[in-house]
Order: sequence, then C-alpha cells, then structure tokens
Amino acid sequence: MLRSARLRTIIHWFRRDLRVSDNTSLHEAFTRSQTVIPFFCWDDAILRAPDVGAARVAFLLQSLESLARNLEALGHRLIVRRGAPHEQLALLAQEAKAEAVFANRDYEPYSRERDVRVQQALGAVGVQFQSFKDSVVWEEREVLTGTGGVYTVFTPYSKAWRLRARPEPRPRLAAAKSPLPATISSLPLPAASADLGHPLGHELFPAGEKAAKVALDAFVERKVFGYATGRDHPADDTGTSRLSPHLRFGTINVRTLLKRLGEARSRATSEDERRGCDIWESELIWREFYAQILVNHPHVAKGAFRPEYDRLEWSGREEWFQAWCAGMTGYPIVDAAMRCLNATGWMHNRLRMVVSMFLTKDLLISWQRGERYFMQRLVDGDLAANNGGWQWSAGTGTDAAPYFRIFNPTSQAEKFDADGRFVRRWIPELSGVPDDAVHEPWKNPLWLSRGRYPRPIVDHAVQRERCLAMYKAVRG
Ligand code: FAD
Ligand code: FO1
Repeated sequence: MLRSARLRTIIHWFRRDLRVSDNTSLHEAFTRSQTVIPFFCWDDAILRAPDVGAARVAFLLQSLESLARNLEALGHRLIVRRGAPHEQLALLAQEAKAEAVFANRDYEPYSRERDVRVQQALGAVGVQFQSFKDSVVWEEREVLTGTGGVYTVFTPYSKAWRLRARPEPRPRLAAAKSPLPATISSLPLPAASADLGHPLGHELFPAGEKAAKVALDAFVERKVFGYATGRDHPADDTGTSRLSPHLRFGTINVRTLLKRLGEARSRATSEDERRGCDIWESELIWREFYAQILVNHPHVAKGAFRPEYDRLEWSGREEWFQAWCAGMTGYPIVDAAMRCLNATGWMHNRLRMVVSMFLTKDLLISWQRGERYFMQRLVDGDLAANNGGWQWSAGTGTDAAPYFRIFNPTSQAEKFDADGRFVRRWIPELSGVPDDAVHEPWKNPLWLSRGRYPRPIVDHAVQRERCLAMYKAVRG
C-alpha cells in the first residue's frame, strides 16, 4: 500500500549511507513524498560501545559535514538529534507530522535489534517504517545454492553472484520540492570527534562523498588495470582503491563502483588488465559474502563459525599481546604494520593477513582479541568484513585458511616488501640497516644495539609447532 501511495512527509534516516547520490531509501523517500526530512541521530549506544574508536567517529563526523553541505546545496536541511533512535524518531515524526520513516538496511545484530525497536515505537504513534536493500547488491538469502542453502564457501558463492546482472546506480537526490519548516530544529554538528568522546590522535582519512569520488576516479582510471599484482605491495599507497571506509559509511555505493568497473573493463587492452578488473570485482564480492555470512550466521559475532574452535586453548602471554599492539614484537613487518594502524587508522590487506596470522598462530592469542583491537583502530572497521578476515586467518571461519597454513612473517616480508621500503617508513630504528637484513635484524646484533628495536619476542619455528598442537587438540 505504502509503495504506491504518495505521502506528504517522509523522514529518511541516515546511518551508514552518508551520501546524496545513488541512495535507495533517500531516492524512494524523495519520489514518494512532498517533503523529505534528512535525519541523523547520534546514538550513545554506538558511541560508547567498546569496539568504537576515534578514527571512525572522526570519519563519520567529517562525512556528515559534507553530507549536510551537499543537502543544503539542493535546498534540503539535515536534521541532527541525539538520543535513543526509537525515541528521537517517534518525537520527530510527530513534530513534523511525518507519515513514514525510510532507511537503508544494515545487517549487524545491533542494527537489526535497533530497527525492530524503531518500528515498534513508530507503529505506536501511527508512523510506518520501511527499510530498503542498498549497501549490498545481493542480501541475506538472495544468492543461494542449488538446494536453497546459504553459501559458506566463497568460490561457488562468487560464481553464482557473477552470473547475475549488475544493478544500475539510483538517481541522485534532486532539489527540495518545499523547504522544511524552520520550527524543526537541529543540533549543530560537533566541532571535533573529541566532543563525542573520541579525540583523534592522528590525521583524518579523507572523508565525505567527494573524497570517495576522487578515490574511485583515481583507481578506475588507471590502477585497477595493474591490480592483479599492485594489490600486494604495502609500500605502494595507490595499489588498492582505499575505498573501504567509504563503503563502510556509504559515502559511495557498490552499484556506482560496479558501473565504473564495467566501463573500465571495456577499455582494458590486455588479458592482464581485464584480470585486474575481475580480481577487484572479487574483492567487492568478498564484502558481500561476509555480509551474508553475518546475517545468516549471526553467531560469528560472538564465536567461531565452526564451534569446535571455540575450545581452542590460547596460551599466549599478555605481554605478547601488548607488544603486538604497540608494534614491538621484533618482527619488522608485523611491527611496521601495527605502527601504521596506530598512527593512521589504516592497514593494507596483505598486512592485515600477516599480523592476524602472527597474533593467532605465532603468539597464540585469540583471534577475538585481535578482532576487537582492529575494530577500535580501523577507519574502515566493519563487523562483517573484520570478523570474516580474522576467522579466515585463525582458520576458524567459513572459507578459512586451513589451520595448518601458517605464514612465515619473514618470507611474507621478503616477498611483499622486498626492499624494506614499508618497514623503514614505520620503524625509524631500522633506517640504517641494509636491505638484505632489514627483515631479520636479529641476525646481526649490531643492528639491534644501535637502535632500540627489540629482539623477536618469540621464535617462529617453535611457535609454529605449538600452534599445530593447539589446533590438533580440538580437532580430535
Ligand atoms: P581494495 O583492494 O581496493 O578492495 C575494494 C573493496 O573490496 C574494499 O574497499 C572492501 O570494501 C572490499 N574488500 C576487499 N577485500 C576484502 C575482504 N577480504 N573482505 C571483505 N571485503 C573486502 N575490510 C573492511 O572493509 N573492514 C574491516 O574491518 C576489515 N578487517 C579486516 C581484517 C582482517 C584480519 C583482514 C585479513 C581483512 C580485513 N578487511 C576489512 C578486508 C580488507 O583488508 C580491506 O577491505 C582492504 O584492505 C581495504 O582496502 P581497499 O579499500 O584499498 O581495498
Ligand atoms: N550510526 C548512527 O546512526 N548513529 C551514530 O551515532 C553512529 C556512530 C558510529 C560510530 C562509529 C561507527 O563505526 C559507526 C557509527 N554509526 C552510527 C554507524 C553504524 O555503523 C550504523 O548505525 C549501524 O547500523 C549500527 O549497527
């Protein structure tokens, strides 16, 4: 009924879709009403959660500033309030005499519970709540196996995903049909993330819809063609798109990415270039894969995908965890990656794999502690992707790397940071060490005595055997 009816006033509730272009719910709210109220609610339940950190709060705040400006340029006005969303929405809907609240769906356990509360509170005051698929191309139970089951292995999932048509981006929001009454008040946006309890100790990752477009343009115009190899070199800041924070907060949508990727692929002039495009598409499919794992198997947010691995007996020491967090393990590639994360909120995918394997399989510390630390620090921290990545590395997940696949941090470093450029950028103590020793400075004690760089806190070969024994114990 709601679908065909045209309403007077609809609230579009922004959560992690902070853009005016290619936004399903916003577009629907606009076309189905005379007045759309763009709304954001500061939610203390999220802001005070233990896995939320300054990098993301600052990114969110800057993206909201840019969203507010973009809306204003179109004659719309962003309304910001603070409190429990179900209370704030019910109040605003009554105040503005809105008939409905529209939002784009999110699949995290908290979102789902929150949205049920919102629907009930709105229902109690006669306001409808409608949600839309937007952040993924295919959600929940749309890509299924031949027997109607949920895929738990990536390769067949991605094959089924690729067989389907790519959706077109939605139209950009148009100019407001009528201005919002001045009586509808809004809180000003805080000046800094510190005002929301999250002081940022480093530079801001470029945020907002325009920054997302700049990153996408730069990547699909050139770098995507070399992605097959370019994606594996952490010292190259442009080898991957760096769009993950934008996908995470919806300052750009995957439909727009796929459209631009399709155009780039048609311009490719070699098999290698087409391969680069196809591999990049696979990464976007990984994102969807983990989103549908989280929604169909929500227990992964609390434990191993394969429950037998909840019995693993992690024996790593607390001081090893502290050394890992601080980038002081004595393994240069691990330490450089962790220092980069701490100083910027960002870490390259190859390094995320290296440090997560190292924490779980060398330091024998639970993947869940690493998962939490990443969520606190990452600017793109996303429950589904982060959990999927950690469980992959720990070997406890869906497409898990088998438990006996254990990266050797030194060979990873020699392969993917051959000249030590990345390591030197983050570990000034190793600046004078020659290239052929930079990944194993302990082999020449002179290098260690010059700076204050530590010896390795564990021996990889010894820990590898311990790790195998730990996993075998629960596999019976
Ligand atoms: P590109 O290489 O340009 O890829 C394009 C997009 O595809 C990314 O922006 C991202 O949205 C998606 N993508 C790429 N790889 C993956 C992947 N393996 N899983 C899911 N989506 C992927 N990604 C997050 O977005 N948030 C996280 O919290 C997160 N935590 C991770 C933790 C671990 C332990 C590991 C191993 C990986 C994690 N990833 C996470 C996946 C991946 O590392 C990042 O998406 C990627 O580094 C982002 O860089 P980019 O935007 O330049 O990626
Ligand atoms: N969404 C909100 O609607 N309000 C917030 O105050 C808010 C803060 C926030 C902080 C860090 C972060 O990573 C995400 C944040 N989000 C916020 C977005 C959040 O991911 C979505 O609301 C999800 O739907 C929650 O599950």
